[in-house]
Amino acid sequence: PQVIHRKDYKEPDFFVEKVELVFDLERDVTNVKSRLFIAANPARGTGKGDEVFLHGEDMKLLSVALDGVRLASSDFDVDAEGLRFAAPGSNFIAEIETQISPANNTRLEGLYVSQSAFCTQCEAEGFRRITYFPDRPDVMATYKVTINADKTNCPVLLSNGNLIDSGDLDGGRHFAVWEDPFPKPSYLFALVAGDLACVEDSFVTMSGRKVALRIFVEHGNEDRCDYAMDSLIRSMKWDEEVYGLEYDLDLFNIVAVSDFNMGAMENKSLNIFNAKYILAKPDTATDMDYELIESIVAHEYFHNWSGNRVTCRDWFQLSLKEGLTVFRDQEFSADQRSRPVQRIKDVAQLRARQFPEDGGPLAHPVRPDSYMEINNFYTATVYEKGAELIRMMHTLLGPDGYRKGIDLYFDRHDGQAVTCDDFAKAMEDANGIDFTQLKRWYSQAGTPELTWTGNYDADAKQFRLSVSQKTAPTPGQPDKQPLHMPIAIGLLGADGSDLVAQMVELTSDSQEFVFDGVSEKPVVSFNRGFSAPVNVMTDQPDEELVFLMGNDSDAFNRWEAGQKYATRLMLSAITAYEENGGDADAALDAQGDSVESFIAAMGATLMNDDLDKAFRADAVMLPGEEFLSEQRKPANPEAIHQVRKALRKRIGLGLMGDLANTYHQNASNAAFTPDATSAGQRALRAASLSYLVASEKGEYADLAAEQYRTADNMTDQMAALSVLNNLDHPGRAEALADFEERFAKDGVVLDKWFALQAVSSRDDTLARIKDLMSHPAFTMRNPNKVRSLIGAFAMGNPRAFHAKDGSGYEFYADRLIELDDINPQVAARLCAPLGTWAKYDGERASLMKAALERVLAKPEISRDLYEIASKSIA
Ligand code: BAL
Ligand code: ZN
Repeated sequence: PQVIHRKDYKEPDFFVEKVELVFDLERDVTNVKSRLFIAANPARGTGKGDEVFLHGEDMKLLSVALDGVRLASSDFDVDAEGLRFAAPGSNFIAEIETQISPANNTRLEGLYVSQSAFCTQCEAEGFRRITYFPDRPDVMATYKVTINADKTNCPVLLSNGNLIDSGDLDGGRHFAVWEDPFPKPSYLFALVAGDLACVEDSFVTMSGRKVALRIFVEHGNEDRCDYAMDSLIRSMKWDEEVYGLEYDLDLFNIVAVSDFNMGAMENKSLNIFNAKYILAKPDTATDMDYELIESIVAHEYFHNWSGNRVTCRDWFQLSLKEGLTVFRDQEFSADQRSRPVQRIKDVAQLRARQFPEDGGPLAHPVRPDSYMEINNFYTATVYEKGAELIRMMHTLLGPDGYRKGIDLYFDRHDGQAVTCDDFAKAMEDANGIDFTQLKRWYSQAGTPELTWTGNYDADAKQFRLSVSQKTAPTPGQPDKQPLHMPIAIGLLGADGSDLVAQMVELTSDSQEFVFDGVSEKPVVSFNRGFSAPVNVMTDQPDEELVFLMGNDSDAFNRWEAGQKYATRLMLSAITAYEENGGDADAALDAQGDSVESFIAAMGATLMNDDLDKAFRADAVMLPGEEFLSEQRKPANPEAIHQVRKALRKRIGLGLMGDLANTYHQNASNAAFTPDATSAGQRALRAASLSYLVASEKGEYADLAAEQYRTADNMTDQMAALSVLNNLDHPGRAEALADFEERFAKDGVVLDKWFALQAVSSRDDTLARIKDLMSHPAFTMRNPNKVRSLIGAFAMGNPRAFHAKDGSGYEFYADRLIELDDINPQVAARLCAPLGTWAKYDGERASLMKAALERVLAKPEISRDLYEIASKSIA
């Protein structure tokens, strides 16, 4: 496949200023008529006689007319990529008629059918599967869309903008006409038609305009929209208060569909969501589901400005809208909930997904230089590392300076398609500051590694902190330059208070920072709040980590100190496990007092009533198996699993009394509410239960089974079921059977049941997954099902996926090959776990590479999967 390079960007030869579309919707054959008002681009010097190119894929072209004159087939060229003809003038109208088949569209890009409804997904390049068009984000047009459809099957007809006309047609059909006054790129086009229920509310904007808010769902789900609606209203208010940004139309629609490649999509005034991120009520959704709904509803809403009003010039600039919008949704959640807990969650996610990406074969900069398939670049790097880059600007400029930059950005570029450089320039110009070096974060891939050493001079009352940075080579980037980053530093005195709390700016490979007036030898709290997205390699003594766990005024670094201590302890025990022939208990015994002192420190956090319960729940969790496997080479999934399990057992035994008290004291008789405080209480109780069960005292497995039976909400039920899930207890089968029966017809909820079984640490897991593939509710055509059963196995069950005999890899490669013919975008997204072979021992590495070879040998492999598999094997 062709590689597309950022450096080759050229402005469009022709713009489209206005689009009129008429859809005659039928499941098997939908007819699409388009009228494009095309204008030459003066900057390109184009005009009459020059070639016009319109993208188009997988469509039947019926006719082309220019300025009312139908073209003979010899007057245009059409191939698998698009349509070419000569411009009849500098301004002209092209009329094109195509046919597409929504029911056969299993890729879920363009117009397709989900359950019984028609819906669209056009980002990044789906519009070219609907009609011929210059399908690139720097071509922005106004849209007028007429939808004709069967009135019984599709009483609801939606597109972007305002409804300007509707009525009945012959033959049981009806129509609606929508007009969107805001020029937009084709990737923001959307259409929905179906028999959907609607939940309504409204919002009055800061200038007093009333906006109708509607959420459309399948009938029967009307009682699951409250939280999404509430989140939308809170997002609209927050964006006014924090960013001064107001909604710009009188209507905002959200539609939830079951079959969706992504989480959700920010189409102008018609967001389309994966139903998983809309539907919630206490007995179907967990606290984590509620949290995700809140942040994704906010994310899509925030795109109305950061993405829609100001969009990307080309897809290399994707982080312009995604990094910024992720930062915005993270800050929204931090304001709605606990700020430190939100930061812990965001950093844990960055470490779990982005750091491995940045250290592996798919590493790429936040603003990539090339791609084969843009769908493959909706990555943790573009999104989450991109958000960290915006966060560093925010830290360096302060809230007021950042807001000045944002105001200038939206003033300067409203209605335009721009670049990451344009964003940084607005920040610089508004603040009179130079971000030249900071901008290296856009272009340089890899996670920097920082080391530091401290030196205290008691006579001078001076503390010197030496910091150095280095970034390992990544594919295509052998040499790295130093990055500019803010590092928040705390120097703690013996009583735990801050002697110094300051932000320093690291800009060189090595740098010394001098702190004067430091009255005693301090304990260093480095990179507070994870102010820079880096790995910090320096080893602080265990006692200092324990001190920070108990005293740091920065809650993030309290958590971080515990994670560091746990990681160090487990890595050392893993080495001992490998040396002693596989005895996890003996491996922990070999760690001397460290285990006891770690458990005591964790117990102190568990019982510290001054701390937020949600924070305590996070702080007592051990780093996950995937995280540990990133920390040493070769990773040994079996050793990691056994050592972590043994340490969890010791914690359960060592803190049993405190855990049991915490469990019982945090029971609640009140009706479920999804607020952060109640969720924190449930999380702390769930953490206690999981350690009690890990103690292997049978009565606690009984307690979990009892909790499953008696809980009145999904959060408590899932907490019980996820610990039972790894056991041989009769409560496991009972609970799983009960769950299956209750939610047999409820796709979104049943996905939890599939995923649980896929991540079970029991030895029969792979066999069970194979059985579940023929479960009546499972289908490879639904991305949520594929992610729940197949994806969760590879990404959430390292021990089974990396089984020494290669059975996990073999099964997985078969699924990727099968899925590629159905939905290449999802197949490619799932391929990454096989690309981690370099982290494993020679035997596993060659089995993983063999699996990748088999994927690559698939006849007619998609561009999507080819790109990921070929880069992964390199
Ligand atoms: N733009 C794709 C989905 C999202 O990031 O909101
Ligand atoms: Zn987004």
